Amino acid sequence: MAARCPNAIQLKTSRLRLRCAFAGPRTTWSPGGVSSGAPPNPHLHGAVSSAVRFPGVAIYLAEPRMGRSRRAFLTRLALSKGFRVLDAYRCGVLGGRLSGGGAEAIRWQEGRPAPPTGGTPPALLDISWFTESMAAGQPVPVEGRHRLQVAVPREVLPNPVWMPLYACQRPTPLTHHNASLSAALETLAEAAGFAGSEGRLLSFSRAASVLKALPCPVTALSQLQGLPHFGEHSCRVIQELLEHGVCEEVERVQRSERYQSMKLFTRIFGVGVRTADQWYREGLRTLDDVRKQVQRLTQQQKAGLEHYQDLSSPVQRPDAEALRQVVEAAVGWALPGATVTLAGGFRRGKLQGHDVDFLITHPEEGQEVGLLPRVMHYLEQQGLVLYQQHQRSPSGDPARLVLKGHSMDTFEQSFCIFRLPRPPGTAKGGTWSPHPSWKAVRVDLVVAPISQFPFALLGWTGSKHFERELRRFSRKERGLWLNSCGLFDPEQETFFHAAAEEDIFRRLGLAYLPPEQRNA
Ligand code: DCP
Ligand code: MG
Repeated sequence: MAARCPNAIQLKTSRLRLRCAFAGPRTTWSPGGVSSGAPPNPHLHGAVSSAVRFPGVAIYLAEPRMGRSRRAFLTRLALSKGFRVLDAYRCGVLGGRLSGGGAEAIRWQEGRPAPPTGGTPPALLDISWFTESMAAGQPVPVEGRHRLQVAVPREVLPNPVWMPLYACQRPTPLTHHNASLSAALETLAEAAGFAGSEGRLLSFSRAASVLKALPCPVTALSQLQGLPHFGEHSCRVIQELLEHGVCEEVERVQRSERYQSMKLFTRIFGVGVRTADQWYREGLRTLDDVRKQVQRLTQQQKAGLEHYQDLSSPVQRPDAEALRQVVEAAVGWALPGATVTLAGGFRRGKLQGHDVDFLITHPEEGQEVGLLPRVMHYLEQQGLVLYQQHQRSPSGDPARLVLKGHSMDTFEQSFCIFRLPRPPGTAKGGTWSPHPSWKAVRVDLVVAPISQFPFALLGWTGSKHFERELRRFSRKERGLWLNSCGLFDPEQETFFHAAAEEDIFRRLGLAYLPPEQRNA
């Protein structure tokens, strides 16, 4: 799309309604400056019908939450009527979600470059203008009732924070300004997950993640105005915390027998929410209750239970460093030239975690085949492995794996418990330990071919919420399918080649975020 755009009609939806913006006829307003590096999209990008009937008018669908298919549908409708539809990014002005109604409109208008002399600025219009124009088969005159109301409650104005919709569009540092508030919402997210309520889990997780990305502490509820993902429930929780220092609902959840048992059980290696829920329904409440049912446990769960005390205490960064050396020695022995990269939370800068995640690769494609069994053999010989479960890479075309929706499990990997020797003198005198000279630590080893390594690294660095958002962004906003082994374009039926994580961000039209800014 050329830099000069004719009169723009902006269309956006909020929770309540769809809106649009429109500039008077035959202007040469140039929105200029906003470039996302987004890939061209044949459906949206500067979509100009071959039979443009109203060249002085252009529509911009301004609501990111509309979703790709809805936007594509409205775009096709307008094109079929001879309207011109602008690409969101070239002429784009709204890089993320706009939720605050009039506040959004004001921010949008303030963020626009002034039109050139003689030009008419675009107008924000309600969806009614769009539907009437489509019905009439031509642009209907803009009346007052079409114009978006931009009156804003006073308390919104002092809040200048603008927050993109997706966690992968904003930096999220490890330490932030709203730890107690986000922790409360994450407790509710966790409890929702225990109850099998995926929707509530996501809502609370997203609101918590927004708090982590804020540049200042939230001290008044009005600061949440205009922020994405703050529904009525999350706002109520924050309000209570701000007013009373505690939230009754969060306290009640934490005290509940169900939450405590679910937490206890899901901390056992190999026990997911479904198993924990089943045990709870059967009346199990303690680890002793579980031990009495040992005959029904998997080998992994038995090992998890056996080392429960060690595995439920956090792994420290020095432990992760010591393990890196151990794994590097094994990999170097098994295949000279192969490399070991620390992933997971430690790569994001965390000082402790529940496990240590390593990615292994070799600069020459194919050399990595058969590597993991040799590495594990070496480590076992050293007496370092207490438990391991080897998972082979599923055979077949990687495209099919992406198509099947695999996200994390397409590489050859080992889920292990390592026996990490404690350096002499580090066993704490006061703390009882089942075995003072060593500690059981959870370790995941993943082998990726070099061609897929950037995707594996991106996928295994996390955080879990960041990954979830990145995959959602790829699919909804770009129509591309991302997982830890590739990025697939279902329309072109092609895989994207990447030499580094930066290439993947670039292909998705996202600013690169280093690992320490992915703590969403
Ligand atoms: N991951 C994911 N989706 C999952 C599980 C994991 O995207 N369902 C990714 C993101 C995680 C990474 O794999 O960051 C490693 O998984 P962990 O469970 O080890 O997560 P972390 O390393 O982030 O947490 P911790 O520090 O507690 O180990
Ligand atoms: Mg981890």
